[in-house]
Amino acid sequence: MVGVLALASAVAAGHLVAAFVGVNASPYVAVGNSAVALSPGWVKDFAIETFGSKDKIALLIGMAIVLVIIAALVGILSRRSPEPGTVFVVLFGLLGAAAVFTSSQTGPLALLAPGASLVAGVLVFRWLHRVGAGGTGAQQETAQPDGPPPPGKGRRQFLIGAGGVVAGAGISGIAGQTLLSSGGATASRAAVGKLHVASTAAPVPSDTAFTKLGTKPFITPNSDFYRVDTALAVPKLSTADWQLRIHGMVEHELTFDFDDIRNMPLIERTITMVCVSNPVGGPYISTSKFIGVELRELLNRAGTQPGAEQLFSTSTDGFTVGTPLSTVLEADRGALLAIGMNNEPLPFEHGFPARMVVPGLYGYVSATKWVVDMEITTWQARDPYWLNHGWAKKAPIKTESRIDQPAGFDTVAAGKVTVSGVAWHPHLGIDKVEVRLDNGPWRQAHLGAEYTIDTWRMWHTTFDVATGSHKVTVRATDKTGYTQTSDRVDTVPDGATGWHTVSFSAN
Ligand SMILES: Nc1nc2c(c(=O)[nH]1)N[C@H]1C(S)=C(S)[C@@H](COP(=O)(O)O)O[C@H]1N2
Ligand SMILES: [Mo]
Repeated sequence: MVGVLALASAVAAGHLVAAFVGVNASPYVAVGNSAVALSPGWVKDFAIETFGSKDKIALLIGMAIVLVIIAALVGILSRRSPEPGTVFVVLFGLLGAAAVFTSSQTGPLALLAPGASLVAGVLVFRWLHRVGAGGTGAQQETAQPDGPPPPGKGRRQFLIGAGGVVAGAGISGIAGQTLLSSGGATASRAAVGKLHVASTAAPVPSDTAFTKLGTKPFITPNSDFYRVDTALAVPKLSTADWQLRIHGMVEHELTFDFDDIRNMPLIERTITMVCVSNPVGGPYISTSKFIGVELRELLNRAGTQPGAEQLFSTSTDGFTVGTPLSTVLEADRGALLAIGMNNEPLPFEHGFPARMVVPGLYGYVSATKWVVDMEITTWQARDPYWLNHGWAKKAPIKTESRIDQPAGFDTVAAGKVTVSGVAWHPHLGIDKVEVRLDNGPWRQAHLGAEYTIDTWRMWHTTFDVATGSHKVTVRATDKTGYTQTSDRVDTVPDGATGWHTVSFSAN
């Protein structure tokens, strides 16, 4: 108990101090971030596949379980003398300090947080140990020189002390978390107010989606937009803290602040984003009306030099992305530096104050959130984050389709059964969607209106279904005439392929 309480005090003290010097100074968060950074690719893939977007919570809870077990063991090791425990607390403190020190997201002041953890951990451990040891005859050698107090008194003192520690740790931890989550960034985002769009996106016709027949809405609400990133704590920059630097193989280095960007003519553009980690039939695809400026124009102002191949962008959290420069510079690509999403400033989770969005490329090679730096360079010179984990350097989005209704293992009434879903090949567009019931013939589905080639396409069709177990399968054909392959390929290295099949029964 002494070990666990000392651990709780250390974590809470560090978290409270981190409220003043930045969330990534919190030793708990920093150790978690390092664990993410150091874990091999297959561990990350496993975490994403097993826990989905709850992978971060799973990591934090897993860490808590491991730490509590170690703390309890250390407590047991320290029954006779506080020294083993003290050594462990100091080692933990140094581990936290190392994680904070090596983080790219922390300044020198950040070391105050693991420092506070170390001091709080050692003091609480030694103090509780003394109070606790005072109460039992078995540990007389560590008792006060004036002899052990009567057992009842010692136990009461220990419980009072432990209760005080629980209360103190709880209050400082919660205070730290409250201060952290209500920082200046929230006020800064609120202060952005309405973005004045010079060129709005065309209105979305109602026949682009069939929500009554089971498809997703054409525009994904911000709260439902899929989220994928490596950041344990969502970076919370205020607009005043944000700058974008464009440098490297350019004629003139440029730096933009938030007002520079928002005062340019803003463009609204509806774009479907897809994650390369999306398995066949998976959820990591969404569509939003992004607001921003032409990325191509920013780069042209800087003037890219001949021989430049890669736009190597860096997030404030240290995450890096490599995008083919020629793609970003294509006149009709429509790549954005986005600052808004569905009529509001970007949500923090989606990159506030600014992110990249490039139609047609998977997110990990194009969609840098919290982007602060763009270096124009060669493919040879720079390796982006996911490249070192086995993912491909170039990754255009593959032609794919998904069934949303019926859901897997649904039971439906026999007779007319509507099957619906979505197909996509951003920046090329979808030509045809075919669906088949069991091993029957392919039937062409009714397609929703095409909005632009950069957005997904909803579809539906209806089958006569007899009682029993069935499956439906979908395949899409894009505008190049390519029909998606039935070959099941995993997401690594450049996106999954295969037909989505859903099993259901009718009665
Ligand atoms: N800073 C940062 N940007 C990032 C990522 C990340 O981990 N960190 N993940 C990328 C990936 S893999 C995808 S698919 C998209 C997801 O963007 P979203 O979370 O807004 O949907 O962001 C990209 N940008
Ligand atoms: Mo992704």
